[in-house]
Amino acid sequence: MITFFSDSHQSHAPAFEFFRGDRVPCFETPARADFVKTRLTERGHVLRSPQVDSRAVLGKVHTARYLAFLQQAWRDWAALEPGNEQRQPFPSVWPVRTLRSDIEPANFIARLGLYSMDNGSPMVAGTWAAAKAGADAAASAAALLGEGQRAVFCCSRPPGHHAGADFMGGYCFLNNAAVAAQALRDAGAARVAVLDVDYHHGNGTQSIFYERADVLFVSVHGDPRTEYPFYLGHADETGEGAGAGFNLNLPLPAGCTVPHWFEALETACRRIAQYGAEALVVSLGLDTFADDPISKFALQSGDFSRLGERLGRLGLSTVFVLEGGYAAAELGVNAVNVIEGFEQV
Ligand code: SP5
Ligand code: ZN
Repeated sequence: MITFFSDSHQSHAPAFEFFRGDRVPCFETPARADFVKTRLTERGHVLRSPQVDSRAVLGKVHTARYLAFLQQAWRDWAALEPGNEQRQPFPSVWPVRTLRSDIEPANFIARLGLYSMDNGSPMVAGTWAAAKAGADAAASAAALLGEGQRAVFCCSRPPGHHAGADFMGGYCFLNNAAVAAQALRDAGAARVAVLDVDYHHGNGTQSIFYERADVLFVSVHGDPRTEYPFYLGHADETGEGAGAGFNLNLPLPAGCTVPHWFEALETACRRIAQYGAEALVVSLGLDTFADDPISKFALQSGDFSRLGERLGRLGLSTVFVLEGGYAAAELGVNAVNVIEGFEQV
């Protein structure tokens, strides 16, 4: 499968994140994408650099002030005081209920909090370049589908599905799946479905399309009562306004069995088929893997082939976008199993 890959992902390499008040090494590492690249190359898949500038599409899925903040954030941080170049900024204050988010504070950490859903999205000098390359990959993939390509894989990081219109979160900065879906709409697909199979609910993608009927969002994920992102992803979130009925969440209990997971996938696929989508975007999180260090589903490597086959049977033009998955050494085999399962159909 044609795959978009950019070396600039390596420039997003934060050293640590917070866990229970301690600094721990980041789970979302450059090695992840490199393991996938190595496996793709071994198996003869073609790697390309993203060619399309996603700027115009980014402006349709993110707010102008969030994009302006993100692109400039590191320079602002570095200019604040000597030593910041060697220091990761983290938010420590957020505009929750009753506080105002319409006025952008001057203080950098206050602005970082305004544009963050958590303190779990560490940023470094190369974050914008890496995230922008991921969005460019998504736009490039949509363009190839427009030229008649059946399926394209975006092997990008950082991931994107937790990023909303105006916030980062969960290791995500720019919502690559939303960029792909919007670019497919712009290229003439009347209805686009996004299927999110990451362990964590794709709150950013859901919120971006929540009031739209032209993009269906379907997600299979750990129940937010116990799993990140906690504040979205429940079954009663079905869309609003024009989007009423075009959002489907299938939360599953942490620790649920593989057959149970595939039952939910079947429900998701039937909804997508019924919707009459002209193109599909798959938020391909691989943190459903049994050995994932931060997640609690039980898929084995062979199950990812079965996932790919089921998606292939939908018969839709498809963009795959890499999301989570933190068992880095197994990520290559698991990602390529999905891709090749899909191609087998
Ligand atoms: C894209 C994606 O998969 N984002 C996930 C963000 C999860 N953020 C919360 C991480 C909590 C880590 N908990 C460590 C548990 C170790 N036993
Ligand atoms: Zn995840």
